[in-house]
Amino acid sequence: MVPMSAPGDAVKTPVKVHIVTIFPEFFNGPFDCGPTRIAREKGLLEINLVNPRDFTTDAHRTVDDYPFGGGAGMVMKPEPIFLAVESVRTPASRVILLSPQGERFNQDTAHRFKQLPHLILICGRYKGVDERVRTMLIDEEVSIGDYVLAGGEAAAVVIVEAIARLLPGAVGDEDSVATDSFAQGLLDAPVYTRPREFRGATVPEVLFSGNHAAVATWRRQQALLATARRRPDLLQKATLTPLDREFLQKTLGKEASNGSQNEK
Ligand code: 9D3
Repeated sequence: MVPMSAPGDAVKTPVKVHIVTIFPEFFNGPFDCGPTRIAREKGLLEINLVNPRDFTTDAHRTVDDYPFGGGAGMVMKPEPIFLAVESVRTPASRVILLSPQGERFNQDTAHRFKQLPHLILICGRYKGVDERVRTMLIDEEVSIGDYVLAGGEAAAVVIVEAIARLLPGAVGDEDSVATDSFAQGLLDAPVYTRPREFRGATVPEVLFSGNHAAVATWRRQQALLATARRRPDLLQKATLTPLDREFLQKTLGKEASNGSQNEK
């Protein structure tokens, strides 16, 4: 028989992810929902868990130890993490340590990661991981933001979900991925659904005009305004047309179009 392909078959090689974690039960649930589940079901995404504890050799299956030099808290031992990574690593793997010291994860990182055939995400716990993991085992170090988590597991969920929804076929409406907030480098415009009036608050008239160009212009302007007011840092990096700049200058004043704070 000649192998047949059908529409919807995964053709491209899937993104494979191994998550190195001493708390595999953390991941009961989050990958069985939404785009992550769809991507897995379609063979676009493969997620596997590897537990460093399974690579210990002592009776207590020890994965942490006291810090040399003293101080509070425990440090994750290098050997179980090295053995866990080495049990799944291939020449195509990218080994990523999740830690508060890492480079900030953003939408550009999600697009870069979705191109990689194999990600190994190492989740730390306690005070952190032995420095030799950083200097000898990993390719890069990633943080999801400036707040303190108890470990890398929640960060791994965030990163996998951000990648999963970018895989073609994982989200019902491809357009929503192409036009979503960060694809344009701007915040989203407001959205409304029925009822047309809710507790006295009405929907902007332009959305009933049937004028698609007018609706598109309104949405663009709302996105520009929201971004200028709330995330001027994003506006700096966004590609603005001369019309966009003119609109922001007229609406917010001259300085607002190049990213100054301006909350109305
Ligand atoms: C910076 C705080 N560290 C000072 C001793 C201790 C520490 C706190 C929390 C070390 C590790 C952790 C656990 N956090 C992560 O593993 C983590 C994380 C985070 O806390 N914030 C944002 N992104 C990430 S990715 C992994």
